[in-house]
Amino acid sequence: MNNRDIAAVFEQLADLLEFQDANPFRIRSYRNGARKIADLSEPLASIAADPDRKLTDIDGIGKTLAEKTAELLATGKLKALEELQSELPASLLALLRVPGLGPKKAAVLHKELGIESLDQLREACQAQRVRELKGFGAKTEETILKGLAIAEQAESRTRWADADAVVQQLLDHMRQVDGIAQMEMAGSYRRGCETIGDLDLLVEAEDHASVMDHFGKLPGVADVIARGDTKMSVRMDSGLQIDLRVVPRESFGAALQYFTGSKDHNVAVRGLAKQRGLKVNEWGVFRVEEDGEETYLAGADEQAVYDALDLPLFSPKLREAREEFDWAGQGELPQLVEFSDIRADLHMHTTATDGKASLEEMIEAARSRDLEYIAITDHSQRVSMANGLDPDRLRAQWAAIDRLRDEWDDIVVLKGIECDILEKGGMDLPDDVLAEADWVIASVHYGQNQPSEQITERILGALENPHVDIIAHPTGRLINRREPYAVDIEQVIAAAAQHGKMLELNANPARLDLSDIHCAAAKRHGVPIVISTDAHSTSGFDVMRHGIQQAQRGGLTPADVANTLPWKKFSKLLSR
Ligand code: DGT
Ligand code: CA
Ligand code: CA
Ligand code: ZN
Repeated sequence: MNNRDIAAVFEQLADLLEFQDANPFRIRSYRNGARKIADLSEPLASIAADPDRKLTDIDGIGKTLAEKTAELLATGKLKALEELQSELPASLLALLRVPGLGPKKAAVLHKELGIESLDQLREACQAQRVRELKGFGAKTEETILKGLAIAEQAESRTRWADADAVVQQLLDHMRQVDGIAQMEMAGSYRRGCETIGDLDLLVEAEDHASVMDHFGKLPGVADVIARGDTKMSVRMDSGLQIDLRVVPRESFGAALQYFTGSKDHNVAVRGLAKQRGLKVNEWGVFRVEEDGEETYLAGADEQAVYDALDLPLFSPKLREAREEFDWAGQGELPQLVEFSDIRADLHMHTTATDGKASLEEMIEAARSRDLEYIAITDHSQRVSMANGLDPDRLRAQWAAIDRLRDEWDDIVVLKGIECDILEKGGMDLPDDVLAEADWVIASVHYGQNQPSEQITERILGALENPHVDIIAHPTGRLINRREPYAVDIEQVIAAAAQHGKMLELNANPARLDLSDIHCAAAKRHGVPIVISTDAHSTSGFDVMRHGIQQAQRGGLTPADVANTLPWKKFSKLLSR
């Protein structure tokens, strides 16, 4: 378990205790501990493994938390949490995950209205019974209804990055089986979708039974849902389902194509096959003779399957039945942007605001990742919670960057700022300050619930400011946690095109903002996308791959992504 997992367990424990109206001091100590742990730069596991150190030496971790941390590190589980969970029905626990509700309000709803599930909560809101409760109102009711939609999705779909952590364990586990000739993940995971309904694993092996036996022993499996000769499904403790299919060699590529989907892509593929007198299914591509006889043409690998249909080997990221068949018809698929194309990261924070690494450490980390240029973009003063920079502190940081510039000649460090767009409109820092910056990001962090016209106006206003270069996380959504702002993104894209501005694809796997569809729209308008990590620590740079994947789903090529440009060309783009 890493620090984030451990922190999440303590948060969950605190939520449940709060729901049960436990001692507030106890609750607070778990919450504090969770925050401290999430902020630690060193893995708890290595501190625990060091005989010369004690977990209790860490600020905010007392005896109880240290013991529980040790238990988590040793067993991956926490008895105290499991006991609390077993006392409450799962449907009730789901209430705690409704954004805008929180354990305290959930407890009131449970006690006063007897609500025990998301369905009942929805009914109560719709019947306007929630607004009658003390401490609630029409507005709360509305917030809860919005939160419900997200909670319902979060119940059934897992964010890609979280599913990916399971996939890595799954593949490591399955590699221990002798006699697996090939193994691939298919489904929405392979297509790189933002969220995953279930995982789909394909295996080629002679001995089905031993593959399935081993699959059932994957740590974290709660129960086996079904097991047949070629197909088996399990459910993990987290609720995530994994489907396994064992397929013969001559069908592996056909099965991979079929189970990668999407369904709509496959429907189109089958239609095109039919026009050619061919049939395609999970077993292969077949010629259908006049007498109905079927001849196997291909199926061992995906390339052969698409070849037999006279179609290009579509990247799984493009298989959504959007534009891929038009591109194929024109004879050319886009050469999708790849990780190795990226030369710069233009959104990151330091200890000056809410980052965990110093300016020097961030630059050093960027150098070790071979980035050619970066921008330091701490928060502006409005973001007081993050100790945002006023003009004096910002200029002091820029002076520090100037001094450091002499030390390194292998990286260009831009003096930047992530400047808030104020609630009433306008930028959080005066124009004369912004004019001195090399790179100005404009962001909405406050007034996110404003009506569409108002919030769109604010962002359009920022795009009209001559010093602003780019809008960060343009819709503000958090996958499975928060709806996008009511912003009219089409208008924003059109205005960015008109004013020669860029738009960010924030690579944080909880954000992935812009979405794939909006990336494609920006491309159509010729608006350059910058893929940024928004790193708040040196390891924050790791999320770039998630942004790349999203960009690929949007059909972006290196030419569509501005931070693939060498510094000389990028600086020309900046001085437009
Ligand atoms: P998910 O799991 O909801 O995130 O999405 P997928 O795309 O992984 O869907 P899933 O797991 O139900 O099935 C995996 C793929 O298998 C799907 O993308 C296409 C293929 N497939 C499954 N059932 C059908 C079907 O009834 N018809 C067709 N044409 N394809 C199917
Ligand atoms: Ca799936
Ligand atoms: Ca499935
Ligand atoms: Zn940021």
